[in-house]
Amino acid sequence: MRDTIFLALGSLCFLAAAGLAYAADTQPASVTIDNFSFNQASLTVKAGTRVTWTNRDDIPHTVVDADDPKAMKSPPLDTGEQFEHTFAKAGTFHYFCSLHPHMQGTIVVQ
Ligand SMILES: [Cu+2]
Repeated sequence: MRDTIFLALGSLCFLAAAGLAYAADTQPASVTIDNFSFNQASLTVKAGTRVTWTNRDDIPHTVVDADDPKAMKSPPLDTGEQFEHTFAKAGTFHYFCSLHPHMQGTIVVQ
């Protein structure tokens, strides 16, 4: 019984350490919005990365997942406002501005 508890504790410590290493490995990424476009129109990040969009334009914009709007949808961002989303799963995510649908971007999560 005692051995089982030690084993369980050991496994937990290992998982915690692995989790920390994983978190430290994913640097936050950012996209700026300016002049009716997403700079870094295509951005490649690792799974678990938090991406921050910052509106540097002088009119509001949004960030909405093109394939699954429920998965990611920002409110209208005024000048200087930010929106964050963490991409947990690998895949290619297309997004756009719902106010100006020609504004499009892609996040590739590896
Ligand atoms: Cu817009």
